[in-house]
Amino acid sequence: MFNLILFGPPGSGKGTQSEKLIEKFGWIHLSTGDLLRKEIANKTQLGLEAKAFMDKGQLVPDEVVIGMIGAALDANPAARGFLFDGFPRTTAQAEALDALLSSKTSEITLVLALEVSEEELVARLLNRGKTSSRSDDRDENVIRKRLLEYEEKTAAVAHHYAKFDKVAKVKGEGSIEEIFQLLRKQIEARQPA
Ligand code: B4P
Repeated sequence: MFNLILFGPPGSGKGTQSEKLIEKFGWIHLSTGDLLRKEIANKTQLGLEAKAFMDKGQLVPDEVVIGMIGAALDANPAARGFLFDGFPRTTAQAEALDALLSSKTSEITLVLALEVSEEELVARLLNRGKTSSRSDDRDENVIRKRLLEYEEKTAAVAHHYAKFDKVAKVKGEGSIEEIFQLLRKQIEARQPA
């Protein structure tokens, strides 16, 4: 089983590249952002609670997203692999994910970390905010708060997996296709043809 974490700050292209990777490799795509937005659209209690955090640019509490990922893993027992997009975002989430996978005699295979400058991230998110229905992309203050949350809480996740030599950095600026080819090469170097 191949378990990939696509890692990077908000706006680094995780969602964009995930779509292409899923099509190429046939894994199950688990995006905590998408799962949370579904809960919000369905106006569930969980969605209402999550929205209050997301609209302020804050992370949703660990237990909420860990519970969602646990349920998604259980719902896909025959998967040939998972692509984790936007998860884990804290060291506690990473440790919980390791434990969940270990209980299924599996583990994270690779973490691909997209690197993009802050200016480019803000420009991309503001640009998406003009056309998407995402309220967290419209206000530059909220975007900057998300980037701060990333530095303070999420960057440590890469250090966690670097201890096990599982992290590869990939330049996340350039065309979507160029970046996809860089990611693809890293994956193919680690999986049998
Ligand atoms: P997410 O849904 O994960 O969204 P994101 O990190 O903001 O960006 P995403 O990854 O989707 O965007 P992409 O880079 O593809 O999180 C939203 C919120 O949910 C968080 O702030 C948090 O509150 C909550 N949340 C989610 N997961 C959580 C967790 N595990 N724990 C706690 N809270 C959690 O693309 C951005 C834009 O760039 C797009 O418009 C795209 O078209 C463009 N783009 C992509 N690649 C490009 C390229 N190469 N060149 C130019 N533009 C490009």
